[in-house]
Amino acid sequence: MTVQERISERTIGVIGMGRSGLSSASLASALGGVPFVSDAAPADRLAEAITQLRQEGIAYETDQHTDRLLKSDYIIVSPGVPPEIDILKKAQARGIPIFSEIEFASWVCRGKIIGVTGSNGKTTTTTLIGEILSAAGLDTFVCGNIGLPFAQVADKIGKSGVAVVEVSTFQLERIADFAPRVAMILNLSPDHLDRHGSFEAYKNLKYRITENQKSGDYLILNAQDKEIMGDSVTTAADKLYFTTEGEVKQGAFVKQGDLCIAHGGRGLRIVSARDIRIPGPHNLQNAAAAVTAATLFDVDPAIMARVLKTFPGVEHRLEPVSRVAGINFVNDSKATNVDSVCYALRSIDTRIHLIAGGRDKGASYQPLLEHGQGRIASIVLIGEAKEKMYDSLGRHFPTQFADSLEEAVKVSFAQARPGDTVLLSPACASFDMFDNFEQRGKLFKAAVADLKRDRKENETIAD
Ligand code: UMA
Ligand code: ADP
Repeated sequence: MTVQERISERTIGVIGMGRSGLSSASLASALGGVPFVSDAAPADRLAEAITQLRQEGIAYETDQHTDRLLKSDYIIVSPGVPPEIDILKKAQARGIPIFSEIEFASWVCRGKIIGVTGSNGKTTTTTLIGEILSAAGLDTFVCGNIGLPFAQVADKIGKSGVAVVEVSTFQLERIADFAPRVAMILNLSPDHLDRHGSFEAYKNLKYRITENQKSGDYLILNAQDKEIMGDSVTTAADKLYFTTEGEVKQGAFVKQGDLCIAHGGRGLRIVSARDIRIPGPHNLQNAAAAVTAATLFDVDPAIMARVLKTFPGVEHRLEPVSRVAGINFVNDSKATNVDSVCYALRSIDTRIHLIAGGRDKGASYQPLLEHGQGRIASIVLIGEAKEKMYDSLGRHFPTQFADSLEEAVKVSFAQARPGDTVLLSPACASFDMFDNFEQRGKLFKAAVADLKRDRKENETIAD
C-alpha cells in the first residue's frame, strides 16, 4: 500500500493532544486524511491544543475517550497513554489497528532513519549524531522522544535526508513496520517498570527497534552491556559494536587512549578520548556509539573529531551550573533512573552531596550503595520516593529529608565544604513535584543562583 493509500481519505483516530497527537493529526490532515483527536483531560487544560486544532479545522473531543474513536480506520496513540486504557482494549477487540506516532511518521519519511534507543544516553547520543551528520553537510533532522515529534518533521525529509530519531519503549509498543536503516541500543538497565511490568518486558520492547530491519541495515550494540550481550539479540541487520573496554572487529573502541573505529577492513583513529568535551565514562560510550553511526554515513573522521572536541552536552545532563563559596553545583535532573545516577557518581571525582528523589519507577536503589561508597558525603531526599530511598540508603550515608528542592539545595550547601560538589541526580521521575525534568532542573539552577546572590549580599553587608 502506498503512503497516499494509507492516509488519504482515511478516518484516523488520534489519542492525546500533546506534541505527538497534534503533530500526527496535522500530518494526517495535510496528507488528505480525516483525523479525529481525543484527549481524556478537561478542555481548560488543553486550551492551546484546542486553538491549534480549530485553526487547522481538525475535529476533537476532550474529557473522555468516546466510542467515536471506534469508527476510525486506525488509531494513532501518543506515547504517554497507558496501553491498558478501556478505549484501546475496545479498539483491539474490534480489530482496529493501533499505531504509535513514530510508526505513522515513518510511513511518510522518505529519508534514512537512524533510531537511537537504550535506557540512558539517548538524547545525548541522538544530538551528537545530529551534530556530526550536519557538520558533514547531510540534511539532518533530529527528532522523536527528544521533544520534537518525528511526525512534525517527517514530511519535510527528502530522499537524501536523514532522520535521527530518539526512540522510547513507549513508542516501540505500537510499531508495525518502523524500520531504521541504522538502529542502536545504547544500554539496558531497569526503567519504566511501573508501565511495562518487568525488566524482561521492557527489554523485549527495546529489542523491537530491530524487528523490521533487513539485511543491509545495521544494528549497533554496546559490547560492554551485560544485558544486551547476555540476550544475544537476533536481527536480520549487520551488527556493529562499540565499547570503551577492549576492542571490537566492527565498530568503535578505545585503544591507547584514542577513540578508534574499525569498519569494512579499515581501522581509523578518530580522536584522543581526553579531548572529547562531554565528561565521564558513559559519555565516552555515547561518543563511541555516535561515531559508529557516523561511519556508516561515510563521515570524514576529522569532522567527527571536531564535533567531539566542541560538543558541550545537553542541558540537565551533568550540566555544570555554578561555583558558590568553592562548592560546585551540577544539574543532572535528567537522571531519572538508577543507572544514570551511578554514572553521575562515577563521573565526579570530589566528595558528593547528592539530592535525589521524586516519583518512584519501581526499580531498586541498591546499586547506589556500591557506586556511592567513598563518594557520597551526604544525601538529601525529596518527593514521593524518599521513604523507599531512605530504606536503601539511610543506614549507609548521612541522609535527610527536605520538603522542597530549594530547601534541599540549602541543606546540601550547609553540609558541603570547599571543593565538594552538590549534585542533583534524582533517580526518579519528576511528576510528583514538577511539570517535567526540565522544570526541576531550571528550579535547581534558580535555587543555586539565589544562594549565590545571597552570599554576595552578605559579603557586601559584612564589608
Ligand atoms: N492522555 C489521554 N489519555 C490517557 C493518557 C494521556 O488523552 O489515557 C493525554 C494527556 O491528557 C495529554 C496527552 O495525552 O494531553 C499527552 O501525551 P504524551 O504524554 O504522549 O505527551 P507528548 O507531548 O505527546 O510527548 C511525547 C513523549 N511523552 C512521553 O513519552 C510521556 C515525549 O517524551 C516526547 O518528547 C514527545 O512525545 C515527542 O516525541 C517525554 C518523556 O518523558 C520527554 N519520555 C519518556 C522518557 O524519556 O523517559 C519515555
Ligand atoms: P536519555 O535520553 O536516554 O534519558 P540522556 O542523554 O538524556 O539520556 O541522559 C540521561 C541521564 O543519563 C543523564 O543523567 C546522563 O548524565 C546519563 N547518561 C547519559 N549517557 C549515559 C550512558 N551511556 N549510560 C548511563 N547514563 C548515561
